[in-house]
Amino acid sequence: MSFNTISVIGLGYIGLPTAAMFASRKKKVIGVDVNQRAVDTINRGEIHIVEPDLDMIVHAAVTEGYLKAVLTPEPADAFLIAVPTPFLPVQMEGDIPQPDLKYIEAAANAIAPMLKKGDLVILESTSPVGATEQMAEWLAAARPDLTFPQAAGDNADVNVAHCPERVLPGHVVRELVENDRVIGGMTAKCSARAVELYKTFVQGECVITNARTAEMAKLTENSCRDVQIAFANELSIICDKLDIDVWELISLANRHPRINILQPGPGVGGHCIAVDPWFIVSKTPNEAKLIHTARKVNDAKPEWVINKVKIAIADFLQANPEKTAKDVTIACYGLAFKPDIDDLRESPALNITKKIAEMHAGKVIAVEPNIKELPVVNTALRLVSFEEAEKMADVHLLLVDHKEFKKESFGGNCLIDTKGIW
Ligand code: SAJ
Repeated sequence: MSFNTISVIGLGYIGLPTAAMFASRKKKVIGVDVNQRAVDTINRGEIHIVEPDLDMIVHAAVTEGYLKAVLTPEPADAFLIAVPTPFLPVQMEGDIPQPDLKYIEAAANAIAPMLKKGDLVILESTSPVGATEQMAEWLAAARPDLTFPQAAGDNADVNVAHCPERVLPGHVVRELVENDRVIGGMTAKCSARAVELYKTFVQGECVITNARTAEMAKLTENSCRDVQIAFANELSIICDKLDIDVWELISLANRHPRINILQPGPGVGGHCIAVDPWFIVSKTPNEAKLIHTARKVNDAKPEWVINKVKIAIADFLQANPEKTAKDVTIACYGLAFKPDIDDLRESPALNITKKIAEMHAGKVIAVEPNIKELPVVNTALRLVSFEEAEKMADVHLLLVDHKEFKKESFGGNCLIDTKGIW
């Protein structure tokens, strides 16, 4: 049975590009989101996120009538769920964050009344091991008139699979097409149908496994990167103590044919690398020791950067004894969680800037070329241009290596460069 109508639940950084790719292949796509503003924006043929080339694809898909956005699900042949999987609030400091599947549960309950025999439901959201089976249970509970793979195997009325997204923000349009795709069906038939669906636009290989392995594969990829970044961040702290330039050190070590150290920074952000390893640690706390330690190393880096700022302020005041902390202006360059995007989710740069604005008696200014206004209500903080900041500030803190910041010489004196570009 072919897929004439495809529904994507959650039109965020993953759901919207995925919906647009299906629509660009002339499939009828119904995008569903609870956010009225996102729905209205998309229906005007515009986008509410920053992602290169996506605006053109969405504009074409909407004007040609292949993509529409709605607030509540409508019938379709395939449903792809791309909603967030955050943590539950941590009760006590030091507790292991536990995944919160409430958005998956809400999406499952919202699509359940629309399901019919022959439909395919795919969970794309990064999820703890077992989440796909749990989602299938929620669907089965809501639709006792239909059969699902956990009970009926390959004869199920509705097929269910986990196919984690693995695209890199900033390169989503290309990676959605070119990346290999892990397809974890709850049965062989579920996998085969999911492959058929993704082959609409995926040129990479669709590699079949089971749902649990697919869930763990995605968590493993992001945990591996987190551990590697933790190694780089730990090196940066060691090098600072030993008065060694960590950037030079890494570039030297990386000349070895089998070494490829990643780059240190102000911490690890985004909704993926800083989150997904906890999904492994929370399931297997006694076994996931290295993964847990890496999380702690990366989470501690922002505080280390803030301490560096405190030292820089003290040094500045020592060199300018006529001044007090109130006279010191601090500029923070970059608020996004990584270069050349507008995404501020779990951004160490944003958190560091907020904390500095709270603690510092003088002015704090921020430069973020990818946003028009500051998301935080903090009267002490102001968004300025790069040139203004370079002239105005006494202490300069580079937090994100945006392309706009890469220049040969930088005017400011008192520098803390967490990305090694100045
Ligand atoms: N970072 C460093 N040093 C580095 C590389 C990254 O400090 O050398 C920091 C970034 O500044 C950022 C964080 O790590 O704060 C994460 O950035 P990222 O570029 O490593 O990854 P994401 O979160 O944008 O996307 C990741 C990707 N996963 C892997 O590369 C294994 C992507 O393929 C996934 O699809 C995505 O997570 C996701 O959605 O899970």
